[in-house]
Order: sequence, then structure tokens, then C-alpha cells
Amino acid sequence: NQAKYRADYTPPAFLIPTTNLEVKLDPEQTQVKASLVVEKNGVHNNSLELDAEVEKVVQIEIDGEGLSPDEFVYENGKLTINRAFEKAQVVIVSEINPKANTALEGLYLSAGAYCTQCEAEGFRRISPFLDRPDVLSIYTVTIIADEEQYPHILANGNLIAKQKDHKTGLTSVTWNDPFPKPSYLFAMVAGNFDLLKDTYTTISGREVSLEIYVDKGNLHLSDHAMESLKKSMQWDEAKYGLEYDLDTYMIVAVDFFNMGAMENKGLNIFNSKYVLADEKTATDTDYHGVESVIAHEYFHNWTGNRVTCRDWFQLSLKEGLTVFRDQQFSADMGNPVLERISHARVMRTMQFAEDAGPMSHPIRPDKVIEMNNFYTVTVYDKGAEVIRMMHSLLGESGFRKGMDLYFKRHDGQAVTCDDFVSAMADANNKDLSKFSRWYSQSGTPELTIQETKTGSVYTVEFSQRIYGRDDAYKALTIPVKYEVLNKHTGQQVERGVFVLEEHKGKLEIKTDQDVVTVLFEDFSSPVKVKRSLPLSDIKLIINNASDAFCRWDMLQTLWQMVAKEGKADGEAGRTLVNCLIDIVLKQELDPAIRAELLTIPSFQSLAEAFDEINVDAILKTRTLIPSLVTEQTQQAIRNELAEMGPVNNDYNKENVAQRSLKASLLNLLSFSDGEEVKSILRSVYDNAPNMTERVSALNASLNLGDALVQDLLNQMHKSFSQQPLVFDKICQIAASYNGDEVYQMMEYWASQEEFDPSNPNRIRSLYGAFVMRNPAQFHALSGKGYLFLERLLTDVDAKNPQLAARLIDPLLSYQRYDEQRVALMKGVLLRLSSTELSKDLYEKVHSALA
Ligand code: B3K
Ligand code: ZN
Repeated sequence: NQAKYRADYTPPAFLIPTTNLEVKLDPEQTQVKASLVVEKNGVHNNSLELDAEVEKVVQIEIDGEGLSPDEFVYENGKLTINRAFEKAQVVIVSEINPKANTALEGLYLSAGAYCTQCEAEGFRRISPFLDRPDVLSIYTVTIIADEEQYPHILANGNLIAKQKDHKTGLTSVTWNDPFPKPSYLFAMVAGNFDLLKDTYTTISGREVSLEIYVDKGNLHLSDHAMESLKKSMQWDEAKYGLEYDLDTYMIVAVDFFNMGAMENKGLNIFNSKYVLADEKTATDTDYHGVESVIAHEYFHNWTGNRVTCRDWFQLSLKEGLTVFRDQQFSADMGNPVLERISHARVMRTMQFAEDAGPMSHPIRPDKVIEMNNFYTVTVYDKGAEVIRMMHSLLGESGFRKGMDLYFKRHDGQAVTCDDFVSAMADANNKDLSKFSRWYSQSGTPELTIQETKTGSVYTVEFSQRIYGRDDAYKALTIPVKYEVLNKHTGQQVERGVFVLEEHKGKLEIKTDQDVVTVLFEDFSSPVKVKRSLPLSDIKLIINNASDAFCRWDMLQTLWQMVAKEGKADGEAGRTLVNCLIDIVLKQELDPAIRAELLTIPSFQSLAEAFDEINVDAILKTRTLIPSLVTEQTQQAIRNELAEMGPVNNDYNKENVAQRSLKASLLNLLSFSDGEEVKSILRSVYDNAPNMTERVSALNASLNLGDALVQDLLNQMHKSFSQQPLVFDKICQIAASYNGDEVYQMMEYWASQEEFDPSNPNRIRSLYGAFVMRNPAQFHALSGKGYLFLERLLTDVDAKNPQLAARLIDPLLSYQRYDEQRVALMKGVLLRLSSTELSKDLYEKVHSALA
């Protein structure tokens, strides 16, 4: 388990300008013949050393001559060829076993269909190769299979030949991808699908065939994905002048997939969760997920595929940028404020926690053991925040100039994050050298804010640091979008952007009024803010800030203050309850924002406020506050729900807002007791015209004991049997139940026919939800929750290391809990560390114990 370092990068010793693959598909003995043109890169005498993790190397030929066994060595993931050449045709025949591939990396079987996942280093499990992103090759791929069983045989690029061999009865299909690409973008698929076809005419008038392949019987669930694809193509042309470049764009939805989706050139492979949707089976959140993941993978065609990464340490080059682009797209398609709220939530709960824990790394990591462990919220989401700050500093048109220059310089290349920043800097004649520290420094900056008023000068002083890192910490460039409000009237006095560039800085405002500032509008920087505002100012901001994000944000601050006070009847608690009551009663507020304001913050987001996480205080706050609010508003809530009536099923901004408001109100209502609430929830469930409302009723019912929730879950199971994506929702809700019964409930759902433990979606839905969405049970002082995870990890790691490595994350923050929980969690880590672990889990467990 050797670490690799960014500083050790060297260019490849050989290049592979063309790659021909011939793949004879067989569940247990697939034969792959790779014919590679290999040439030396520079002058040297090194042997050709290929990355290889195939079952068996059968034969090697160089320029038509077979190698004898003493001319090559295959061990420890490397195939070394000891015959010198400048340029040669290298043929390697190897064998692999897709059926035994439970890690879902390389070529594997997903419910009977062959598919691949090569990023980051999966291609070497298909064929020996220079499996690194800076080796770009033109691929021609021939796949041989039984067409009756696999009518759809696909690979990247264009179909160039198809032939049936009448002797064997097998069909061979050949694809060519004219764009040179790294091996991680290779893909092939063979299966029996339903196909949804459409076309898109690009801005320059080329017609592109759009094809979505789904499991038989799922055609009616693919329309939203197709619409999302067309919107993405159109958006990228309008916003960035980027056009699609092949004649066909294919998306294949598979059930067995380790993550969301994969941007393979011209042949995206998707987790079916991010393709299939109709209103009966998918929630608004699912619709949003489909739209944004389709967009994300499509946008990769330029940011990732046309311009790719030089090495994996540069992953944020494509991921941070593509997340930023998909965020811009979602904001344009829907509600920009809601988008920012959800990004801030991800940053504050998941990313800040990661950055404060043992796996903390800069958005451009320096050291990696298992690359799959670095597809993180830091690389993706903090990476996107860093791009967003550049966007703020350069402005919309400056940013576009930078993007244009980036493509002009680097189309067809494998480049670094520095190349991206240079393009931005050069296009705008700006020095971004200080800014680029965001790429090399890990951790979340803590901003201390102090406000003073002398005469008619109002001063806001900022200072940045990371606790415990004072000597090493380099000042980062931090854009602060702000608004100054009159303390008494709430009127705007001034609005602007202040850029903090040193450890300390001052914003000075000339005014005779009594004022308060609203800071970090639109979550303008990914930082923690340390500021003690009087409750009266907090209230003023919640009611008057122009930026709805900040109104929401201040309310979150108030929730955190209450959690830290540990009681609901203190001053902060009373203020919070009153604010929430106001919001319940203020029906004229924008429904989308009102729904967010009435959402109870997650355990993780309240935990963010603590140095030592007080589990009980957080759990108490999350139930006491809503109980106090509903005590005084339940009649109003009931009336409003009754008046709201049915919402039209279509997926659009207005309807989504109405449904999410309904969900927040129902959830609040579930904190008042009485049989009446149960019957309201039951009737919402029974009369729900769509999945969103059914799930709202179910989520709310979680607060009312197990009888109702179990009853509704069984009802759902009956109406949607054999529908895995609905089954996942059932699992998620069951695993979130707060009570010791949750273990029986999980056992029950895991024993159902739909629950296939080798499918990552099932594991994530049932056990992932338990770990992430059930803090009371997971963190129970008995240690039962932790032990449950320990057993699960041991089981899962043996089959699917990537999946196991994701499930362990909540344990990595163990040092932030109280003494008893630290001991329990650490015990789990210690026991795990003494067993044989995958590279993935090894890296995380050992860094946590270091
Ligand atoms: N690039 C892929 C992620 C690959 C993860 C490998 N463990 C999906 C995406 O970010 O679009
Ligand atoms: Zn991506």
C-alpha cells in the first residue's frame, strides 16, 4: 500500500498513439486482444512497463514475433516487457472474469449486461496499458458477442462495422472514436435494452443522434433524462459557446454502479437512479438529481474529455470546474437561492468535516494511496467553490474570456490546475498567484469578524486563520459579498464586495446611521465565520437582508446557538421559536424560501457549531424547537395545508416550491401529538398524486412512533413491488427510524426479494441511511450503531472496496465526539486496522489512527 506523491510526476516513458481492442465476451473468460502502437517518449533505455490487473496474460507479440516467457514479467500490478524498441506494434492477449468482478471496476456484469467503469484506474483490469490520464490514444474497438442475447453492443465513438460469423453464430461490432482519449474514458456495453431516441441540432447545424438505453420495460421512465440532455446541450452552447463533437451521444442506465455516472466519451454510463424518473416513482429531488447529473456528465465532454487531467492529483481541474458548471446550469433551470443553500449545506456539513478530519487534503491533493478515495467533497465541491471565487473576482465576462483561452490553449491536451489558473490570469491580465494558494492549502479558513463604529466611520475587521495552524497558515484570497443595513429600519445603506487578501483586513464605511452588515452573501467564500452578533441584529438580518441566502443563513446560526446553549427556553431558543412562528404565519413569503426556512437543520449541520460535538444537545434541539413552534401554530398549519389543495404534478419551479412547502409544514405538524396528526399524514399518503408527496408523508411519520411508518412502508411496498428505485426509498426511510426497532426494520427490508446485497444502491439506501440519517441510533451510547457499521464494513470491503470506503466516513470524525464515543469509535477503527483491508479502507483507517 504505497503512497504516490504529486511532486514525483514524470512524463510517460512511452506513448500509445493508437489502440485496437478485440474483446470476445464471456461471463467468466472474456478474452481481450490489445494491439497497440507503442513508441518511446524521449531518449532512454527503460523497459516498457504497463499497468496490469488482468486475470491472466496469455500471449505477447512485438512486431509479429511472440515473446518467450523470460522476456516479460507480470507481477504486483505491472507487466514489464524486456525487449527494446523505438516504435513497435505490441499485441497483448489477456483474460478476465467479468462475473467475478464484484468491485464494479473494469468490465463487469450488471444484472446480465456487460458494462465498464474505468476511472480512475480500472482500464488495467481490462487490458495491460499505460493506464494514466496523460497517455492519449485513438481507440478502435471490436466486440464479439451473441447478438440474440446482447442486441446492443456499444463502445465509444462511431459504429464502423458489424458482421455476423455464420460458423460461430457470433456478431462482431466495431467502433472507432476519432478523438484521442485517456484510458479512463474508455467504455463498452453489451446488453438487451429498450432504447429512447431523439435528435439535437447543434448551433452550427449538425444533427446529433441522442440515445438513452434502459432496462427492458423502463422506456416510459426516460423522458426527463432526454429533456435534461437537450437542455444541457443548448445551455453549454449559449453560456460557453461549446458544441457537441460526435454524431451520437449515448447514455446507458445500469443498476449496478458505484457512483452517480461516468462521462466516457460519447458513451456515458449512468447509475439508473440518475436516469429513470416519472412522477409516480421519483421525487422532485430525484428529478433534480437526474437533470444535474445528466448535465454534469455532458459538460465533462469539454471540461474533462477535450481537455483532460495530466495526472490524478489534478482531478479538480475537471471535477471542480464541471461541478461549478452544473451548478450554474441548475441555477438557470431552477431557483438560484435554493441551489446556493444546498451547496452551502454540502460544504458545511460534509466538506468542512472532511477538511477537519484525518483525510483532509487540498483540492489538489499531494499524496494518495488509493485514487478512488479522492473523489471527495473537497475535490468536487470545494473545488467548485474555488472556481466560483475566481468567477466572482473576474466577473462573468472575465471568467468567460479565461474559459475561451483555456480551450484555445489546451484542447486535446492533458493539463494541470496551474494551466487553468494561468489561462484565467492571462485572459484578464491579472495576477492570480496568491489566489492559487486555494489549490495547495487544505483546511477551512476561520474568519473572525469584529465591528466598530467611531464617529461616522463604521469598520468591519476581518482576520483569517485555521485554529492550531498559526505558523504554517498562508493568507487566502477571500471575496466577501456584503450588504450594510440600518440597524433600526432594516433599510439598505450599501452593498458591495470586499476582498480580503492578507491575514487581516478592514472594510470601512462612511455613514452616520446605526448599521449592521450582512456578510458572505450568496455564500461567497467557503469559510467558517466566527462572529458574535446580538440577537436583535440576527433577527433584523433574518427579516431584512436582500439576499435570501443570508436570511436563511442567519436562521441557521440561530439554530446553532440554541444547540450550543443546550436548552430551548433560553434567550436564543425563544428568539428562534418566535422567528419560526413568524415564518409559519407569514404566508406571503416566497414559498420556496419559506420551505427552506422551516426545514429543521440536519444533525450534521448543528454539529458543525461544536468543537466537541454534544450529541444529546443536538438531538434535543431538533425536537424541542419544532415542538414549541407547533404548540402555537398547529391550527394555522392545518388550515394552510387544508387550503393548499392539490399541486399539479408537473416538474417546474412553482410546483416544486409548493410541494416542498407542504413537506416542511407536514414535518412541523408531526411534532404535535394526537391521533389527528396521524390521520392527516395517512390521508396525505393515500391521496398523494405523486412520489414527492408520499415521501413527505412518510418522512413526517418518522416522528410519530413506528406503527404508522411501518404501515405506510408496507403499503408502498405493495403498490410498487419489484421497483428497485422505490424500494430504495423504503429502505432509506426505514433505516432513519429513531428507536431500537430500527434494527428489526432493517433486517426485515434486507430480507425482501428486492434486496440484493451486491448492489451498491441497496446498501447505500438501507445502511448508508442508517449511518448518515439516523444520528440518534448510530451514535447511541450503547455502541450498538458503531458495531453494526463495523460488521457491515468487514462484509462489504471484501467484495466492493469503493463502497466500503464511502460508508466509513462518519467514523473518521471520531475525535470530535465526547470521551465515551471517542473510545467506542476508536475501538472499531483499531479492530478494523488489525484485519486485512482493501487499499481503499486501509488508507482511511490508518490515516484516522495516525
Ligand atoms: N468522473 C466520474 C467519477 C469517477 C469516480 C471513480 N471512482 C463521475 C463524475 O464526476 O462525473
Ligand atoms: Zn465529474
